[in-house]
Amino acid sequence: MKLCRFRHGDARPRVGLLTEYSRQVIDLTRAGIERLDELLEEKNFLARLTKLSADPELPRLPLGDIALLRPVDEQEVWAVGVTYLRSKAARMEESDFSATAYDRVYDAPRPELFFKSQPQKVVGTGDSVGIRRDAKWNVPEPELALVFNSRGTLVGFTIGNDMSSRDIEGENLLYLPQAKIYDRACALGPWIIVGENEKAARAWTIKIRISRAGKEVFGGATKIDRIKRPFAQLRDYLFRSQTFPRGAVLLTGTGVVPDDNFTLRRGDEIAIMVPAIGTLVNMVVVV
Ligand code: DO4
Ligand code: MG
Repeated sequence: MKLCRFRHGDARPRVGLLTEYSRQVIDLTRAGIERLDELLEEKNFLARLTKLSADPELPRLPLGDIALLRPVDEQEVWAVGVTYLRSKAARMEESDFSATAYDRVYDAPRPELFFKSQPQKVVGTGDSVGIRRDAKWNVPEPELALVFNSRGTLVGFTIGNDMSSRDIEGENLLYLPQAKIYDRACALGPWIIVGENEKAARAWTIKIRISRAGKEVFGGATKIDRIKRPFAQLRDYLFRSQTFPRGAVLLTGTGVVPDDNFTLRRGDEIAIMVPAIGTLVNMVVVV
């Protein structure tokens, strides 16, 4: 089962449920469900959703009639870095005196965790992601995103794009927040898949395709199983000495990095696919 936030007409955002093989979204408003973060707090939300999926009283809307929105309400978005060997190599290539830091963190017990986005700044599928106007080397980072409730329970998965400015990040490690946090730097969506676990997710592949004027200019893929650290370890560090009253989303790092001569341009289209979840599509604008 998959969940979304969506808009239908000019009404306020609603929560929708998509069951397998259906082209219609079940509007959960009439069941009293108005927020995703609140639903994911419920102990038995999966059983409740299974029941609701068979409720003939709930309105069903064709996918073509709704606009999908970012799948977060008030959850903070965090990210973990250098979880794939490919990311470690890319970081070491782009930086000079910071290279050893990446080398060390890949093997260290404590992962690299960083704040990525306030929920209101996250963009959903169909919206635009940004490249900084003061950066020269910009890339998307396709990442599996773990969705946690406030108790730290892994309640779902979505797709994330950790937009990054490699020249700023590579110049000095202390510039990481500027390379990673700016307007439209984080995309999530299109759906949150629920009822799956780490074992299932590790069998998935994440793919990216970047198109320019309708032509593919970069494509790549990686198995999720190449993430070095267990999800429970990432969760433990994220929730250590820190509470998330509305839950949190954690991007799990990138394993796909374009060649060093590639940079995004205004107007590029980025499509990130995890077949079990869907495709997150965003156009690039300069911010
Ligand atoms: O410090 C660099 C962050 C790396 C990152 O975002 C990733 O590996 O995905
Ligand atoms: Mg990343």
